Amino acid sequence: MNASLIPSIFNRFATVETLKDYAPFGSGHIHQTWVIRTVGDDRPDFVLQKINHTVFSPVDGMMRNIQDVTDHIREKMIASDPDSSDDRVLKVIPTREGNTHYTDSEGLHWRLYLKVEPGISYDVVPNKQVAYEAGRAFGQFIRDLEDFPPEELVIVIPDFHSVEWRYEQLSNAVKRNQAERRDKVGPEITFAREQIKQMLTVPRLVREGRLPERVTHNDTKLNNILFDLNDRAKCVIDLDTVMPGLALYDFGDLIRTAANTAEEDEADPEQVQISLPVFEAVTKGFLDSTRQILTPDEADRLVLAGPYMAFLMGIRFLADYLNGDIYYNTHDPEQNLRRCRTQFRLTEQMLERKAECRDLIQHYFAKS
Ligand code: GN1
Ligand code: MG
Repeated sequence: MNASLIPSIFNRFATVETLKDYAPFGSGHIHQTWVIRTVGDDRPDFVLQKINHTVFSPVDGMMRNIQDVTDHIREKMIASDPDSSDDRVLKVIPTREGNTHYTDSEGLHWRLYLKVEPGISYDVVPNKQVAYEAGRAFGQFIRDLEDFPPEELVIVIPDFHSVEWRYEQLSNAVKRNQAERRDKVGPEITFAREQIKQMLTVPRLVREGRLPERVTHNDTKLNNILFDLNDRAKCVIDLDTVMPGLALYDFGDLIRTAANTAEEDEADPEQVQISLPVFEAVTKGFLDSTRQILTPDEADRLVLAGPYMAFLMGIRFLADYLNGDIYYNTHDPEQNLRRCRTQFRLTEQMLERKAECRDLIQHYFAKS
């Protein structure tokens, strides 16, 4: 893709602003992203994305989900505060023809969002307030969508958080050994085999009807929240995977990113630790938003959320490593392996500290 085409792509969207310059932006693993800066200090800037349509093949469906979900949240926000700013919920800028995205002559799909200002994001939690706010904001997201009918959403990636499906993908990757890296990951394959049985508790509980399906975000990494200058959560971003899911998925994905003291691809395993004070702050925030809607069974099982999501991401990174880094964007050939090791280490630590985590969850769920 020739980046010099970006100004002409920007012009396909319905905005009166004039492009000043543009630059690569963000840290997503899937799409290609640019910030579009515009002329005039008081004029809005934008975020342009080239959609990865291999990963998100129903592009129309994904964009319709995002439009519907953001309309729903915006309506609620305006009802409770008519003066709330435009960038507290993601704003899709339509094309000049009124579509949610633009498809170019090569069949590439593009979308434009209003840029959230100042749009501060964190890969590692800097203080407890950020942890609390992150929990509160992702909890609020689930709560705002409690009355959104899940069946109206397109399933953009089937079985996205199914540990059965992800384990099958890993098993196939191990068998194929496409990148000839199997010999390097013996301990990781063993870990996956040892842990899978207890992770299957979650799908079993779903089948037994003990964990209700809700509209969930499904990509609740800490850096998918944008903060203001006072470390208040301002806007939840990256709504690509909004689908029917479990509260446990969103709580767990946030825990595995926020309560990790290191980066997702940390090279030194010793740096990767679960911070219990951060776990506590995230839990308090999440339950402050969701206490009224979660069932007691659901709250009780939140203790599985962190280990489940860390394990699931770990086996996904491991499978991609074995497949030769074909899914995630990577900067170097060992990055997926480091990501996998981080997630497995977090899984172990959270399982070890399960009793303490359960007490904290019970404590904050019971609070009124
Ligand atoms: C991907 O693109 P990004 O970074 O928001 C992935 C998530 C993983 C995450 C791991 C569609 O999200 O599921 O948790 O990487 N998204 C997809 O960092 O696979
Ligand atoms: Mg994403």
